Amino acid sequence: MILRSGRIFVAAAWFAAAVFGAAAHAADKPDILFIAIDDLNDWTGCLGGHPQASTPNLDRLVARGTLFTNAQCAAPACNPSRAALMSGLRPFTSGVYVNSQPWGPPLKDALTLNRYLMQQGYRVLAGGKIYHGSGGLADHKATDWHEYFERGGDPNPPVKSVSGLNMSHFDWGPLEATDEEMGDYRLVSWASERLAQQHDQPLFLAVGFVKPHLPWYVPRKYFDMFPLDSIQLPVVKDDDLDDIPAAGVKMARPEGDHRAVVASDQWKHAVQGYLATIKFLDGQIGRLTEAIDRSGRADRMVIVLWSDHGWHLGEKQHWRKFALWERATRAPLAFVVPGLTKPGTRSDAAVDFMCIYPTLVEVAGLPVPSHLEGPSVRPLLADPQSAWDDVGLTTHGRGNHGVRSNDWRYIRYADGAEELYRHSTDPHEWTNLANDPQHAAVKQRLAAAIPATEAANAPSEEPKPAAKGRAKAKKQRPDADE
Ligand SMILES: [Ca+2]
Ligand SMILES: [Ca+2]
Repeated sequence: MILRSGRIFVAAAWFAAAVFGAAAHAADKPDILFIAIDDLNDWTGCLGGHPQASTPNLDRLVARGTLFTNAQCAAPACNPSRAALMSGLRPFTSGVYVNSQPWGPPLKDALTLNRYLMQQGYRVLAGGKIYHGSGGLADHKATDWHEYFERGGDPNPPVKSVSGLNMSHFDWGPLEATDEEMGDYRLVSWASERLAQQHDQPLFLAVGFVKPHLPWYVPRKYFDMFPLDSIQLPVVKDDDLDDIPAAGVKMARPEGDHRAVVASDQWKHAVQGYLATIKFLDGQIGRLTEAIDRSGRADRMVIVLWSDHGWHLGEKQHWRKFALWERATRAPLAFVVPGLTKPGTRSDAAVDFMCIYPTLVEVAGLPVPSHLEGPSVRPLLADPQSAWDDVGLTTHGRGNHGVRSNDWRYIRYADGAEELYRHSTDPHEWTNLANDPQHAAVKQRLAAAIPATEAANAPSEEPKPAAKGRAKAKKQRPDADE
């Protein structure tokens, strides 16, 4: 079990003098810049998930501190991933497993990160996407934040489906628009203003980028940077699903997105669209970095950057997140902590995003709340080579888990079916070793991270009378995107 419930860390952190009487000494606390990205997998320069991925600004920002190369989401979908890392409660504790379960009621009384920092004397601001929607708490943006900036929408192309797939926002194509018209551009403009202001309290500034979430519509110049005839498809093994149990094949849904993309010859277009949208996002991270430097506060600013989960683009004939393989669970995570992290460092330790909340409050010199279900990675920030025997745990729907160690991935589905992959010899997770008796001990060790009991599913959205058909479809599919 990797739960850390019941432990209170009172760290000898670099702000340790301010631990006691926190609110009275709030001015001694560092600012915290909390950069959330939606749906960015490891297609960045620094993680190297795709040879054409270009993210020089993101790479430069994370190179100010420590990049985690083996960081796993707590859940491979927006809502449960964010609910978990913001509350410190895993899906099997809160009951928030999938997108269709509003996070608000289950977390009504939870000491979320923003509530806690507000309590501790921080000025707590957010813009863009931090949690997934309102979570059924219409007023949380007013009560749980001092200010919340709505970034507004993005421009749309003139046709409903550029790709011709007619699959709602599962679409991509260039916009005849400028950067300034994009919501994430306005988000950075707002964040830059807040960074430039003087605050009496330490600042918790949460900047939630919505790209590269679908649809992949960004100004044409970004598509032009990745000419279609140059696009490299992900490395895929055609019979990869043959050794995967039925529960895994069901998650892959090869007859769904993948069949449609291949049949309409849209695979390269989709890869182009994702790369282009990531490139747009990277430009906005560059603007945010400039604002950090202009603020004159960088030397007292803790920065964390994360994306809520990974993304498949045809690997295992699967698209989107909603699965327990590396493509869906691995995502960027980096911390910059002045006085603690060293520039250009990387940690290959197996971690998951439950570490974000305890790490931030520990390095800020605040007591770590006892309910948090993840360890602080402060020791790895101090020394990325520190011994670390933890694992990253990802939960997708009740009873389905993926466990990642430094070399292995173990998956167990609710029906007991298993997969096991060894990354040092099989980085694409092509060969399922779960039935090989010589790996029984490895399986057993990794399975210890899987909880013995799991919370019941939190209530799902009630079908709306006016949109009965759509709501019904969402309820049946644990991978509904919005
Ligand atoms: Ca997401
Ligand atoms: Ca396989």
